[in-house]
Amino acid sequence: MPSYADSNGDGYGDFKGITSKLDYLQDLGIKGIWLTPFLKSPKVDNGYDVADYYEIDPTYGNKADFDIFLKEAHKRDIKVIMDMVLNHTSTDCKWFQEAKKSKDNPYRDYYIWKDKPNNWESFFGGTAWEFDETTNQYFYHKFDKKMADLNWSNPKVVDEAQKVLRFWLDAGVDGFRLDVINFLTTDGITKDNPMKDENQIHLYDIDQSGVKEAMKTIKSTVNAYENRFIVGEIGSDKIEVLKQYQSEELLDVVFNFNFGSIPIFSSERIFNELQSMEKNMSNYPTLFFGSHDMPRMIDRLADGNPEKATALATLIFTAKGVPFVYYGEEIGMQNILAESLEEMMDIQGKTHYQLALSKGKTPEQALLEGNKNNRDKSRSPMQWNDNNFAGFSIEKSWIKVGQDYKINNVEDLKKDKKSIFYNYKELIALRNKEKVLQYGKYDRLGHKDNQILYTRSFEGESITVIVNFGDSVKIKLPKKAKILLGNKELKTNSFIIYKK
Ligand SMILES: [Ca+2]
Ligand SMILES: [Ca+2]
Repeated sequence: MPSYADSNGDGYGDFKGITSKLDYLQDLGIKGIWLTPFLKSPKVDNGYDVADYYEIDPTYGNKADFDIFLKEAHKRDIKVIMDMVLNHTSTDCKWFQEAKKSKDNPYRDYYIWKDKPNNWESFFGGTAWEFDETTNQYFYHKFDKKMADLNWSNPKVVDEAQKVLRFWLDAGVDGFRLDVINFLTTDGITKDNPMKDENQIHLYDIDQSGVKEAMKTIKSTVNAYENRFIVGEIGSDKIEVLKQYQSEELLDVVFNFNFGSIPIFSSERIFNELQSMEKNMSNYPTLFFGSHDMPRMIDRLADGNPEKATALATLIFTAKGVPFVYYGEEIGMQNILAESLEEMMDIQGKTHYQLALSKGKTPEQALLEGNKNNRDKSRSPMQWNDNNFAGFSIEKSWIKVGQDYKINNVEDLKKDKKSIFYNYKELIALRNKEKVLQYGKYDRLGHKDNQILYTRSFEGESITVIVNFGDSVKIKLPKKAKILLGNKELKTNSFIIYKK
Protein backbone atom coordinates (compact mmCIF):
# COMPACT_ATOMS: atom_id res chain seq x y z
CA MET A 1 0.00 0.00 0.00
CA PRO A 2 2.50 2.70 1.04
CA SER A 3 4.77 2.25 -1.97
CA TYR A 4 2.54 1.96 -5.00
CA ALA A 5 1.25 5.35 -6.03
CA ASP A 6 1.01 8.60 -4.06
CA SER A 7 -1.77 10.97 -5.14
CA ASN A 8 -1.19 13.86 -2.73
CA GLY A 9 2.59 14.11 -2.42
CA ASP A 10 2.81 13.14 1.24
CA GLY A 11 5.25 10.38 0.34
CA TYR A 12 2.90 7.46 0.91
CA GLY A 13 0.87 5.50 -1.57
CA ASP A 14 -2.90 5.75 -1.24
CA PHE A 15 -6.19 4.56 -2.74
CA LYS A 16 -6.52 7.53 -5.08
CA GLY A 17 -3.00 6.75 -6.31
CA ILE A 18 -3.74 3.09 -7.02
CA THR A 19 -7.00 4.03 -8.69
CA SER A 20 -5.05 6.28 -11.06
CA LYS A 21 -2.84 3.29 -11.99
CA LEU A 22 -5.63 0.84 -12.77
CA ASP A 23 -5.33 1.55 -16.49
CA TYR A 24 -1.65 0.63 -16.29
CA LEU A 25 -2.49 -2.64 -14.50
CA GLN A 26 -5.23 -3.44 -16.99
CA ASP A 27 -2.81 -2.78 -19.83
CA LEU A 28 -0.31 -5.12 -18.19
CA GLY A 29 -3.05 -7.77 -18.13
CA ILE A 30 -3.37 -8.15 -14.37
CA LYS A 31 -6.61 -9.88 -13.28
CA GLY A 32 -6.39 -9.41 -9.55
CA ILE A 33 -4.83 -7.18 -6.93
CA TRP A 34 -3.73 -8.25 -3.45
CA LEU A 35 -3.65 -5.21 -1.21
CA THR A 36 -1.24 -5.40 1.72
CA PRO A 37 -2.79 -4.06 4.95
CA PHE A 38 -4.63 -0.75 4.73
CA LEU A 39 -6.62 -0.84 7.96
CA LYS A 40 -5.97 1.62 10.75
CA SER A 41 -2.61 0.82 12.26
CA PRO A 42 0.37 2.37 14.07
CA LYS A 43 2.37 0.45 11.42
CA VAL A 44 4.91 -1.09 13.73
CA ASP A 45 5.00 -3.93 11.20
CA ASN A 46 3.94 -2.45 7.84
CA GLY A 47 0.27 -2.41 8.86
CA TYR A 48 0.20 -6.07 9.92
CA ASP A 49 -0.63 -4.63 13.34
CA VAL A 50 -4.27 -3.68 12.97
CA ALA A 51 -5.73 -1.20 15.45
CA ASP A 52 -9.23 -1.05 13.96
CA TYR A 53 -10.63 -3.67 11.61
CA TYR A 54 -13.41 -1.38 10.40
CA GLU A 55 -11.43 1.78 9.64
CA ILE A 56 -9.17 2.56 6.73
CA ASP A 57 -5.86 4.07 7.79
CA PRO A 58 -6.03 7.80 6.97
CA THR A 59 -2.60 7.56 5.29
CA TYR A 60 -4.30 5.65 2.49
CA GLY A 61 -7.54 7.59 2.26
CA ASN A 62 -11.07 6.95 3.44
CA LYS A 63 -13.88 4.49 2.79
CA ALA A 64 -15.18 6.54 -0.13
CA ASP A 65 -11.71 6.38 -1.78
CA PHE A 66 -11.68 2.64 -1.20
CA ASP A 67 -15.18 2.23 -2.70
CA ILE A 68 -14.20 4.15 -5.83
CA PHE A 69 -11.02 2.11 -6.18
CA LEU A 70 -12.95 -1.15 -5.89
CA LYS A 71 -15.61 -0.06 -8.36
CA GLU A 72 -13.01 1.08 -10.89
CA ALA A 73 -11.03 -2.16 -10.49
CA HIS A 74 -14.14 -4.28 -11.03
CA LYS A 75 -15.05 -2.18 -14.06
CA ARG A 76 -11.73 -3.28 -15.57
CA ASP A 77 -12.32 -6.95 -14.72
CA ILE A 78 -9.72 -6.82 -11.96
CA LYS A 79 -10.54 -8.57 -8.70
CA VAL A 80 -9.32 -7.31 -5.34
CA ILE A 81 -8.29 -9.35 -2.32
CA MET A 82 -7.15 -7.82 0.94
CA ASP A 83 -4.64 -8.88 3.53
CA MET A 84 -6.46 -10.07 6.64
CA VAL A 85 -4.51 -10.40 9.86
CA LEU A 86 -6.32 -12.61 12.35
CA ASN A 87 -3.46 -14.03 14.40
CA HIS A 88 -2.89 -10.84 16.37
CA THR A 89 -3.93 -7.23 16.75
CA SER A 90 -2.01 -4.08 17.48
CA THR A 91 -1.84 -3.35 21.20
CA ASP A 92 -3.54 -0.06 20.19
CA CYS A 93 -6.65 -2.05 19.23
CA LYS A 94 -9.64 -1.25 21.42
CA TRP A 95 -9.93 -4.93 22.35
CA PHE A 96 -6.43 -4.95 23.81
CA GLN A 97 -6.78 -1.54 25.44
CA GLU A 98 -9.83 -2.91 27.28
CA ALA A 99 -8.22 -6.29 27.99
CA LYS A 100 -5.27 -4.79 29.83
CA LYS A 101 -7.43 -2.71 32.16
CA SER A 102 -8.17 -5.57 34.55
CA LYS A 103 -8.24 -9.33 34.83
CA ASP A 104 -12.04 -9.37 34.77
CA ASN A 105 -12.46 -7.04 31.79
CA PRO A 106 -14.87 -8.58 29.25
CA TYR A 107 -12.11 -8.38 26.62
CA ARG A 108 -9.44 -10.00 28.81
CA ASP A 109 -9.80 -13.43 27.21
CA TYR A 110 -9.49 -12.03 23.70
CA TYR A 111 -5.76 -12.37 24.35
CA ILE A 112 -3.46 -14.84 26.08
CA TRP A 113 -2.29 -14.00 29.61
CA LYS A 114 -0.05 -15.97 31.96
CA ASP A 115 1.48 -15.43 35.39
CA LYS A 116 4.69 -17.03 34.14
CA PRO A 117 6.03 -17.05 30.58
CA ASN A 118 7.15 -20.29 28.93
CA ASN A 119 10.06 -20.59 26.49
CA TRP A 120 8.18 -19.61 23.33
CA GLU A 121 10.03 -17.16 21.13
CA SER A 122 8.96 -14.20 19.04
CA PHE A 123 9.33 -14.62 15.29
CA PHE A 124 11.46 -11.49 15.30
CA GLY A 125 13.78 -12.84 18.00
CA GLY A 126 13.74 -12.87 21.83
CA THR A 127 10.93 -13.90 24.15
CA ALA A 128 7.31 -13.95 23.00
CA TRP A 129 6.08 -12.61 26.36
CA GLU A 130 5.63 -9.05 27.57
CA PHE A 131 4.93 -8.13 31.17
CA ASP A 132 1.95 -5.89 31.86
CA GLU A 133 2.38 -3.88 35.05
CA THR A 134 -1.28 -3.02 35.56
CA THR A 135 -2.41 -6.60 35.98
CA ASN A 136 0.89 -8.30 36.82
CA GLN A 137 0.62 -10.83 34.03
CA TYR A 138 2.43 -11.52 30.79
CA PHE A 139 0.70 -11.46 27.42
CA TYR A 140 1.75 -13.54 24.44
CA HIS A 141 3.02 -12.00 21.21
CA LYS A 142 4.36 -14.25 18.46
CA PHE A 143 5.58 -11.13 16.66
CA ASP A 144 6.46 -7.70 18.08
CA LYS A 145 5.47 -6.81 21.63
CA LYS A 146 3.13 -4.20 20.13
CA MET A 147 1.25 -7.05 18.44
CA ALA A 148 -0.67 -9.23 20.88
CA ASP A 149 -1.83 -12.68 19.78
CA LEU A 150 -5.56 -13.29 19.75
CA ASN A 151 -6.96 -16.17 21.74
CA TRP A 152 -8.75 -18.30 19.17
CA SER A 153 -10.00 -20.74 21.79
CA ASN A 154 -12.37 -17.95 22.87
CA PRO A 155 -15.59 -18.21 20.80
CA LYS A 156 -15.99 -14.43 21.07
CA VAL A 157 -12.78 -13.97 19.08
CA VAL A 158 -14.09 -16.32 16.39
CA ASP A 159 -17.31 -14.27 16.26
CA GLU A 160 -15.38 -11.01 15.96
CA ALA A 161 -13.27 -12.45 13.12
CA GLN A 162 -16.38 -13.54 11.24
CA LYS A 163 -17.92 -10.11 11.71
CA VAL A 164 -14.81 -8.47 10.26
CA LEU A 165 -14.73 -10.83 7.28
CA ARG A 166 -18.41 -10.20 6.53
CA PHE A 167 -17.94 -6.45 6.79
CA TRP A 168 -15.30 -6.46 4.03
CA LEU A 169 -17.11 -9.05 1.92
CA ASP A 170 -20.20 -6.84 2.11
CA ALA A 171 -17.97 -3.95 1.05
CA GLY A 172 -17.25 -5.97 -2.10
CA VAL A 173 -13.76 -7.46 -1.76
CA ASP A 174 -13.24 -10.66 -3.74
CA GLY A 175 -11.38 -12.47 -1.01
CA PHE A 176 -8.50 -12.49 1.41
CA ARG A 177 -4.85 -13.24 1.81
CA LEU A 178 -4.77 -14.68 5.32
CA ASP A 179 -1.65 -13.64 7.18
CA VAL A 180 0.33 -16.34 9.10
CA ILE A 181 -2.87 -18.31 9.35
CA ASN A 182 -1.33 -21.52 10.73
CA PHE A 183 -0.02 -19.46 13.67
CA LEU A 184 -3.51 -19.01 15.14
CA THR A 185 -3.38 -19.86 18.82
CA THR A 186 -6.40 -22.15 18.88
CA ASP A 187 -5.24 -24.51 21.60
CA GLY A 188 -3.85 -22.11 24.19
CA ILE A 189 -0.34 -22.27 25.58
CA THR A 190 0.76 -25.79 26.33
CA LYS A 191 4.29 -27.05 26.85
CA ASP A 192 7.68 -25.48 26.29
CA ASN A 193 8.95 -25.96 22.77
CA PRO A 194 11.79 -28.49 22.53
CA MET A 195 15.27 -27.25 21.64
CA LYS A 196 17.62 -28.66 19.05
CA ASP A 197 21.15 -27.38 19.47
CA GLU A 198 20.47 -23.68 20.05
CA ASN A 199 17.33 -23.52 17.95
CA GLN A 200 13.77 -23.88 19.10
CA ILE A 201 11.56 -26.38 17.34
CA HIS A 202 8.10 -24.89 16.89
CA LEU A 203 6.23 -27.96 17.93
CA TYR A 204 3.53 -26.37 20.08
CA ASP A 205 3.19 -22.71 19.09
CA ILE A 206 2.24 -23.19 15.43
CA ASP A 207 0.01 -25.67 13.56
CA GLN A 208 -1.95 -26.19 16.78
CA SER A 209 -4.81 -28.64 16.84
CA GLY A 210 -7.83 -26.45 16.22
CA VAL A 211 -6.24 -24.41 13.40
CA LYS A 212 -8.15 -26.41 10.80
CA GLU A 213 -11.40 -25.93 12.67
CA ALA A 214 -10.77 -22.18 12.70
CA MET A 215 -9.99 -22.24 8.96
CA LYS A 216 -13.22 -24.13 8.29
CA THR A 217 -15.15 -21.39 10.05
CA ILE A 218 -13.34 -18.73 8.04
CA LYS A 219 -13.89 -20.59 4.77
CA SER A 220 -17.60 -21.19 5.37
CA THR A 221 -18.02 -17.52 6.28
CA VAL A 222 -16.39 -16.51 2.99
CA ASN A 223 -18.21 -19.21 1.01
CA ALA A 224 -21.54 -17.70 2.01
CA TYR A 225 -20.64 -15.10 -0.63
CA GLU A 226 -20.35 -15.96 -4.29
CA ASN A 227 -17.12 -16.30 -6.20
CA ARG A 228 -14.63 -15.39 -3.47
CA PHE A 229 -11.07 -16.55 -3.01
CA ILE A 230 -8.73 -17.30 -0.11
CA VAL A 231 -4.97 -17.61 -0.27
CA GLY A 232 -3.24 -18.54 2.96
CA GLU A 233 0.20 -17.66 4.15
CA ILE A 234 1.44 -20.80 5.87
CA GLY A 235 4.64 -20.44 7.83
CA SER A 236 6.18 -23.83 7.14
CA ASP A 237 8.86 -25.30 4.93
CA LYS A 238 7.24 -28.72 4.86
CA ILE A 239 5.09 -29.52 1.86
CA GLU A 240 3.31 -32.17 4.00
CA VAL A 241 2.16 -29.37 6.31
CA LEU A 242 1.24 -27.01 3.48
CA LYS A 243 -0.78 -29.50 1.53
CA GLN A 244 -3.08 -30.38 4.40
CA TYR A 245 -4.36 -26.79 4.58
CA GLN A 246 -5.28 -26.59 0.92
CA SER A 247 -8.71 -28.13 0.40
CA GLU A 248 -12.27 -27.20 -0.48
CA GLU A 249 -13.23 -26.67 3.14
CA LEU A 250 -10.03 -24.97 4.29
CA LEU A 251 -8.00 -22.66 1.99
CA ASP A 252 -8.33 -22.35 -1.80
CA VAL A 253 -4.58 -22.07 -2.29
CA VAL A 254 -1.53 -21.58 -0.08
CA PHE A 255 1.80 -19.88 -0.61
CA ASN A 256 4.67 -22.33 -0.82
CA PHE A 257 7.81 -20.50 0.22
CA ASN A 258 10.02 -23.46 -0.67
CA PHE A 259 9.35 -22.44 -4.24
CA GLY A 260 8.72 -18.71 -3.79
CA SER A 261 11.72 -17.90 -1.65
CA ILE A 262 14.36 -20.19 -3.14
CA PRO A 263 17.44 -18.30 -1.91
CA ILE A 264 19.86 -18.99 -4.74
CA PHE A 265 19.31 -19.76 -8.37
CA SER A 266 19.26 -23.42 -9.35
CA SER A 267 17.13 -24.76 -12.20
CA GLU A 268 17.23 -28.18 -10.60
CA ARG A 269 15.97 -26.81 -7.30
CA ILE A 270 13.18 -24.87 -9.04
CA PHE A 271 12.22 -27.98 -10.98
CA ASN A 272 12.21 -30.11 -7.81
CA GLU A 273 9.78 -27.70 -6.18
CA LEU A 274 7.50 -27.67 -9.24
CA GLN A 275 7.52 -31.46 -9.13
CA SER A 276 6.90 -31.58 -5.40
CA MET A 277 3.91 -29.23 -5.74
CA GLU A 278 2.56 -31.34 -8.60
CA LYS A 279 2.84 -34.48 -6.47
CA ASN A 280 1.43 -32.99 -3.29
CA MET A 281 -1.05 -30.20 -3.96
CA SER A 282 -4.59 -31.27 -4.72
CA ASN A 283 -5.58 -27.91 -6.16
CA TYR A 284 -3.41 -25.37 -8.00
CA PRO A 285 -0.17 -24.39 -6.34
CA THR A 286 0.83 -20.72 -6.17
CA LEU A 287 3.68 -19.45 -8.35
CA PHE A 288 5.75 -16.46 -7.27
CA PHE A 289 9.36 -15.42 -6.79
CA GLY A 290 8.80 -12.10 -5.04
CA SER A 291 6.89 -10.61 -2.12
CA HIS A 292 7.08 -7.82 0.45
CA ASP A 293 8.88 -10.21 2.80
CA MET A 294 11.82 -11.11 0.60
CA PRO A 295 14.51 -9.36 -1.45
CA ARG A 296 13.69 -8.39 -5.03
CA MET A 297 13.54 -11.38 -7.35
CA ILE A 298 15.93 -9.94 -9.93
CA ASP A 299 18.67 -9.53 -7.30
CA ARG A 300 17.95 -12.68 -5.37
CA LEU A 301 17.73 -15.12 -8.28
CA ALA A 302 18.71 -13.41 -11.51
CA ASP A 303 22.03 -11.65 -10.71
CA GLY A 304 20.38 -8.41 -11.83
CA ASN A 305 20.09 -9.88 -15.33
CA PRO A 306 16.82 -8.90 -17.11
CA GLU A 307 16.89 -11.93 -19.45
CA LYS A 308 17.24 -14.32 -16.54
CA ALA A 309 14.44 -12.53 -14.69
CA THR A 310 12.21 -12.83 -17.76
CA ALA A 311 13.00 -16.53 -18.04
CA LEU A 312 11.99 -17.00 -14.41
CA ALA A 313 8.79 -15.04 -15.03
CA THR A 314 8.02 -17.43 -17.90
CA LEU A 315 7.75 -20.21 -15.32
CA ILE A 316 5.34 -18.18 -13.19
CA PHE A 317 2.98 -17.49 -16.09
CA THR A 318 3.10 -20.84 -17.89
CA ALA A 319 3.59 -23.54 -15.25
CA LYS A 320 0.54 -25.02 -13.53
CA GLY A 321 -0.60 -22.74 -10.75
CA VAL A 322 -1.84 -19.33 -9.72
CA PRO A 323 0.77 -16.66 -10.53
CA PHE A 324 1.49 -13.72 -8.23
CA VAL A 325 3.56 -10.75 -9.42
CA TYR A 326 5.01 -8.39 -6.82
CA TYR A 327 4.64 -4.75 -7.89
CA GLY A 328 7.64 -3.43 -9.79
CA GLU A 329 8.87 -6.91 -10.71
CA GLU A 330 7.56 -6.25 -14.21
CA ILE A 331 9.92 -3.31 -14.62
CA GLY A 332 12.88 -5.05 -13.00
CA MET A 333 12.91 -3.08 -9.76
CA GLN A 334 15.91 -3.88 -7.59
CA ASN A 335 16.77 -3.96 -3.89
CA ILE A 336 17.30 -0.68 -2.07
CA LEU A 337 19.59 -0.94 0.96
CA ALA A 338 19.43 1.28 4.04
CA GLU A 339 22.55 3.32 4.71
CA SER A 340 21.86 3.81 8.42
CA LEU A 341 19.54 2.64 11.18
CA GLU A 342 17.42 5.77 10.68
CA GLU A 343 16.60 4.62 7.15
CA MET A 344 15.23 1.28 8.35
CA MET A 345 11.48 1.14 8.78
CA ASP A 346 11.07 -2.60 8.98
CA ILE A 347 10.78 -4.02 12.48
CA GLN A 348 12.65 -7.15 11.38
CA GLY A 349 15.61 -5.11 10.11
CA LYS A 350 15.67 -2.92 13.21
CA THR A 351 15.44 -5.91 15.57
CA HIS A 352 18.37 -7.67 13.90
CA TYR A 353 20.39 -4.44 13.97
CA GLN A 354 19.86 -4.12 17.72
CA LEU A 355 20.50 -7.83 18.34
CA ALA A 356 23.83 -7.52 16.51
CA LEU A 357 24.81 -4.49 18.61
CA SER A 358 23.87 -6.31 21.81
CA LYS A 359 26.18 -9.17 20.74
CA GLY A 360 29.08 -6.73 20.60
CA LYS A 361 29.11 -6.07 16.84
CA THR A 362 30.19 -2.65 15.53
CA PRO A 363 27.53 -0.32 14.03
CA GLU A 364 28.89 -1.14 10.55
CA GLN A 365 28.52 -4.87 11.17
CA ALA A 366 25.09 -4.29 12.71
CA LEU A 367 24.02 -2.38 9.60
CA LEU A 368 25.05 -5.33 7.44
CA GLU A 369 23.13 -7.70 9.71
CA GLY A 370 20.14 -5.35 9.71
CA ASN A 371 20.13 -4.99 5.93
CA LYS A 372 20.32 -8.74 5.53
CA ASN A 373 17.02 -9.09 7.39
CA ASN A 374 15.52 -5.73 6.48
CA ARG A 375 12.45 -6.22 4.31
CA ASP A 376 12.39 -2.56 3.25
CA LYS A 377 14.70 -3.43 0.40
CA SER A 378 11.83 -4.68 -1.71
CA ARG A 379 9.31 -2.12 -0.41
CA SER A 380 10.63 0.99 -2.15
CA PRO A 381 8.30 3.21 -4.21
CA MET A 382 7.14 1.99 -7.58
CA GLN A 383 9.33 3.81 -10.09
CA TRP A 384 6.68 5.73 -12.00
CA ASN A 385 7.88 8.16 -14.59
CA ASP A 386 5.65 10.95 -13.39
CA ASN A 387 5.51 13.20 -10.39
CA ASN A 388 3.87 10.85 -7.98
CA PHE A 389 6.96 10.16 -5.98
CA ALA A 390 8.80 13.34 -6.93
CA GLY A 391 10.59 14.67 -3.90
CA PHE A 392 9.97 11.34 -2.28
CA SER A 393 13.32 9.94 -3.19
CA ILE A 394 15.37 11.88 -0.71
CA GLU A 395 13.56 14.07 1.80
CA LYS A 396 10.32 12.31 2.48
CA SER A 397 11.07 8.69 1.89
CA TRP A 398 10.33 6.15 4.58
CA ILE A 399 13.35 4.45 3.17
CA LYS A 400 15.92 6.22 1.12
CA VAL A 401 15.55 5.52 -2.54
CA GLY A 402 18.99 5.07 -4.05
CA GLN A 403 20.56 6.81 -7.00
CA ASP A 404 19.08 4.24 -9.37
CA TYR A 405 15.74 5.95 -8.93
CA LYS A 406 14.00 6.32 -12.29
CA ILE A 407 16.64 4.43 -14.27
CA ASN A 408 13.97 1.87 -15.00
CA ASN A 409 11.20 4.16 -15.97
CA VAL A 410 7.97 2.66 -17.09
CA GLU A 411 7.42 4.70 -20.25
CA ASP A 412 10.80 3.77 -21.73
CA LEU A 413 10.34 0.12 -20.87
CA LYS A 414 6.96 0.04 -22.60
CA LYS A 415 8.61 0.92 -25.90
CA ASP A 416 11.58 -1.43 -25.59
CA LYS A 417 10.77 -4.88 -26.96
CA LYS A 418 13.69 -6.38 -25.08
CA SER A 419 12.60 -4.96 -21.74
CA ILE A 420 11.29 -7.01 -18.87
CA PHE A 421 8.06 -5.03 -19.00
CA TYR A 422 7.45 -5.86 -22.65
CA ASN A 423 8.06 -9.54 -21.97
CA TYR A 424 5.83 -9.61 -18.89
CA LYS A 425 3.06 -8.07 -20.96
CA GLU A 426 3.43 -10.65 -23.71
CA LEU A 427 3.55 -13.54 -21.27
CA ILE A 428 0.51 -12.34 -19.33
CA ALA A 429 -1.44 -11.73 -22.54
CA LEU A 430 -0.62 -15.25 -23.68
CA ARG A 431 -1.74 -16.72 -20.39
CA ASN A 432 -4.98 -14.72 -20.50
CA LYS A 433 -5.64 -15.98 -24.02
CA GLU A 434 -4.72 -19.65 -23.68
CA LYS A 435 -6.95 -21.78 -21.46
CA VAL A 436 -4.27 -24.48 -21.46
CA LEU A 437 -1.99 -22.12 -19.53
CA GLN A 438 -4.74 -21.36 -17.03
CA TYR A 439 -6.26 -24.79 -16.46
CA GLY A 440 -4.08 -27.38 -18.20
CA LYS A 441 -2.68 -30.42 -16.43
CA TYR A 442 0.87 -31.57 -16.95
CA ASP A 443 1.38 -34.29 -19.54
CA ARG A 444 5.07 -34.05 -18.88
CA LEU A 445 7.27 -32.14 -16.44
CA GLY A 446 11.00 -32.58 -16.80
CA HIS A 447 14.49 -31.20 -16.27
CA LYS A 448 17.68 -31.84 -18.21
CA ASP A 449 20.81 -29.85 -19.11
CA ASN A 450 19.54 -26.93 -17.01
CA GLN A 451 16.37 -26.74 -19.05
CA ILE A 452 12.97 -26.92 -17.37
CA LEU A 453 10.39 -28.26 -19.77
CA TYR A 454 6.74 -29.15 -19.57
CA THR A 455 3.73 -29.88 -21.72
CA ARG A 456 0.29 -28.95 -20.46
CA SER A 457 -3.05 -29.87 -22.01
CA PHE A 458 -6.68 -28.84 -21.69
CA GLU A 459 -9.74 -29.66 -23.82
CA GLY A 460 -7.73 -31.29 -26.60
CA GLU A 461 -5.10 -28.56 -26.90
CA SER A 462 -1.56 -28.78 -25.67
CA ILE A 463 1.23 -26.29 -25.09
CA THR A 464 4.91 -27.01 -24.48
CA VAL A 465 7.25 -24.68 -22.63
CA ILE A 466 11.03 -24.94 -22.48
CA VAL A 467 12.97 -22.53 -20.28
CA ASN A 468 16.69 -22.78 -20.87
CA PHE A 469 19.14 -21.84 -18.13
CA GLY A 470 21.88 -23.96 -19.73
CA ASP A 471 24.02 -23.52 -22.85
CA SER A 472 22.58 -22.21 -26.11
CA VAL A 473 20.90 -24.92 -28.12
CA LYS A 474 18.76 -25.24 -31.22
CA ILE A 475 15.45 -26.98 -30.56
CA LYS A 476 13.91 -29.34 -33.08
CA LEU A 477 10.18 -28.73 -33.07
CA PRO A 478 7.47 -31.23 -33.97
CA LYS A 479 6.22 -30.80 -37.55
CA LYS A 480 3.01 -28.86 -37.02
CA ALA A 481 4.27 -26.89 -34.04
CA LYS A 482 3.30 -23.24 -33.87
CA ILE A 483 5.56 -20.98 -31.85
CA LEU A 484 3.53 -18.75 -29.51
CA LEU A 485 6.46 -16.92 -27.93
CA GLY A 486 10.23 -17.24 -28.02
CA ASN A 487 12.56 -18.74 -30.58
CA LYS A 488 13.83 -22.21 -31.46
CA GLU A 489 17.36 -20.82 -31.27
CA LEU A 490 17.25 -21.29 -27.54
CA LYS A 491 19.95 -19.07 -26.05
CA THR A 492 21.00 -19.21 -22.41
CA ASN A 493 18.27 -17.68 -20.20
CA SER A 494 15.65 -17.74 -22.92
CA PHE A 495 12.50 -19.71 -23.55
CA ILE A 496 10.17 -21.08 -26.17
CA ILE A 497 6.44 -21.70 -25.91
CA TYR A 498 4.74 -23.63 -28.69
CA LYS A 499 1.47 -25.33 -29.51
CA LYS A 500 1.29 -28.72 -31.18
CA1 LIG B 1 -0.33 9.85 -0.25
CA1 LIG C 1 -0.78 -17.17 17.47
